[in-house]
Amino acid sequence: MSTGSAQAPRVRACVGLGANLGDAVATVRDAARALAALPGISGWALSRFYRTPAWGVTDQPDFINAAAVFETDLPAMALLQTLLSIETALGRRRAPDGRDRWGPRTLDLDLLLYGDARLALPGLIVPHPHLHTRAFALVPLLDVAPDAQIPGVGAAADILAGMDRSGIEAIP
Ligand code: PH2
Ligand code: MG
Ligand code: MG
Repeated sequence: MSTGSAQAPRVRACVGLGANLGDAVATVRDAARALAALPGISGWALSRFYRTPAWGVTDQPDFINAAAVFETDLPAMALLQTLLSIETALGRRRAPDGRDRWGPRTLDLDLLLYGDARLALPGLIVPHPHLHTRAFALVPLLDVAPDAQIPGVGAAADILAGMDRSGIEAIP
């Protein structure tokens, strides 16, 4: 029997987790716990944790990176807001002028993929515009979503195969 209420579509979301300030392993673990505890999440999987050399601005500490995949009925923008509030709750402070965009951070949660959507919304581009250029994001993503497709780019596994992934090590 229909309840009459529209069912929100469930989408497989992939989130990249990163940190390189403070106890980065503990922060990434706490962030993963907070994500897994969100209402309405199913099919949760979390990658191994990797120590990765800083990409972009290289004169900063190594990062801890991981990836999570889950199904959600949260719209992409609501999911982004949730990621930002977990970052803040776990101690991320952003420079108001964005000058710390490539610098060290207590926690970074990036929406990498949202189903097969291609989105350009205020403050949110999906797929993440740098995903296909960053081995530190692709390596953990492939742990949890070996079949991942980056819309407009191709299979994540094929892209990683042609990239330098040196220095990226799973931590025990
Ligand atoms: N994040 C950045 C810039 N550089 N390098 C690594 N290894 N891992 C990151 O998560 C990372 C980075 C900006 O978000
Ligand atoms: Mg990032
Ligand atoms: Mg970010």
